[in-house]
Amino acid sequence: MEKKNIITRRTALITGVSAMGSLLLGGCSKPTPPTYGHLLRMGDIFTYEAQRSLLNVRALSKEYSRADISSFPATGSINPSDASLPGFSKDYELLHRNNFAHWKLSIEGLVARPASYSMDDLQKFKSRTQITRHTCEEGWSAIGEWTGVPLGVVLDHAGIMPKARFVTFYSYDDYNQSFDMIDAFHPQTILAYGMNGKNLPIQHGAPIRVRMETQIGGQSIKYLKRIVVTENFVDTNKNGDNGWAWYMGI
Ligand SMILES: Nc1nc2c(c(=O)[nH]1)N[C@H]1C(S)=C(S)[C@@H](COP(=O)(O)O)O[C@H]1N2
Ligand SMILES: [Mo]
Repeated sequence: MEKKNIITRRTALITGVSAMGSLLLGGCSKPTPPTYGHLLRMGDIFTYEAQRSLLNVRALSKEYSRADISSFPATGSINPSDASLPGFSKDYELLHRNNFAHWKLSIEGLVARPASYSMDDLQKFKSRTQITRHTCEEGWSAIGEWTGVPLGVVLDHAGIMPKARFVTFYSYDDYNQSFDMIDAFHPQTILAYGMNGKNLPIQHGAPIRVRMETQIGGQSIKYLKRIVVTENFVDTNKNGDNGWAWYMGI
């Protein structure tokens, strides 16, 4: 029963999205990013408009084979339970001490059934495994295998309200990001709990990180804590002071 519902809703979303695509190609209106008009985010306008107008928004990013898996550096925060490192979080330290047994992911905002999902809850959903290339804006790339639950499946379970347009992610080291619904429901956007066949290690975002394969590596948020669904864009980098655009499609 539930499965059938998911398929129907997905199909409705896909139909809606492709209808929007043909409208855009017809030149009636342009898909402007939510940061439109912000001087420091000019890059968004080009990449977002180009990708939303020209590409099939459901197109999959290339997937590789096990033989292609490479060594994988960890960057940004690499351990929020270590007080001597940037991104330290007391809450994360406590969770880590109990091997993340008490970790829960809350899904709030414009959802019919706001809830906190434990690791067990998330692992009960059908999983997806993908071997993909991560490209960091700082100039390195690496290939890894990720296992997790598609974010869209969890959002469907929580029940996205019709007005919802953005999904904002909050992490323990306070590295926050948002996606529009197209990227949130992309089949390769997953909440990953496994890396290369093992539990996701601390340096790569334990216990759960986002893997999002159609944008640059910095969008794959580690140490996930909370997801909030909204109608209005929540700018987690209002002043552009981290120097990065909101949308960084690759
Ligand atoms: N919470 C959190 N997520 C994050 C970061 C971070 O510092 N904190 N860094 C980002 C950047 S810039 C990159 S390239 C990748 C690095 O992931 P890795 O450490 O698994 O290689 O995580 C992204 N997600
Ligand atoms: Mo990065």
